Amino acid sequence: MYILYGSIGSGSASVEAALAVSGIEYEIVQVTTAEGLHLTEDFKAINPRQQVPALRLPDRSVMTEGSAMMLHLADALPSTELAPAPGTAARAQHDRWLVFMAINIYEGELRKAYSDRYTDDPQGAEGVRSSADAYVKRHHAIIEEAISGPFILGDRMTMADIYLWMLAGWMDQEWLATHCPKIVALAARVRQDPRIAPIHAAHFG
Ligand SMILES: N[C@@H](CCC(=O)N[C@@H](CS)C(=O)NCC(=O)O)C(=O)O
Repeated sequence: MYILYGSIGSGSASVEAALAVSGIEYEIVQVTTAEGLHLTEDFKAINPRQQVPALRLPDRSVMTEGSAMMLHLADALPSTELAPAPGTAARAQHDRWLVFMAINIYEGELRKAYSDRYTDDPQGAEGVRSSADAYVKRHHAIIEEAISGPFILGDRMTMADIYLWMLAGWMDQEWLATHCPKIVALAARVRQDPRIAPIHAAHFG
């Protein structure tokens, strides 16, 4: 069985949604970051980086990096068809956008959330936060242009769409509605999937 170590409102939301859509057996262990549960020695033994998500695979090994988990689940459970077949041009585009979002948008969100970690200047955090905000918005705009519709790659929902639904949930909704109508529509479709709706309610209210 898969065991997901996650926290409400964190990057574990996309992995939880992917597991739910996959229809396989899984368990969630809440490592509530707001309560510092990711800083315990027990969790450090699971993920030395002390971040969520972490995913324990059925063979008991542990992987980190939410975007890698999405790719792993797509390949481990191909019947769910949550990504194009490996080696195809469509899969190249899928992986391209998933990694693009992970290293630019998710990473930019971390600079917004933990600005003080990215500067030695005691007065510098606000500058880090505001430049990260602009950076995240610029990369949302690039994804907006790339969406062929209704999903990133066309008619079928993929792991990349589930990941984008999560990132969209972290955004200023007014800004998103004004600048990224395709992302707003895509995220609404993902959210309306009956397997994802309860996860959306738990993570985004
Ligand atoms: N590169 C990791 C980032 C994971 C990450 O930064 N998770 C945040 C929550 S969204 C976290 O655990 N923050 C707690 C901390 O860094 O203290 C991934 O993509 O999964």
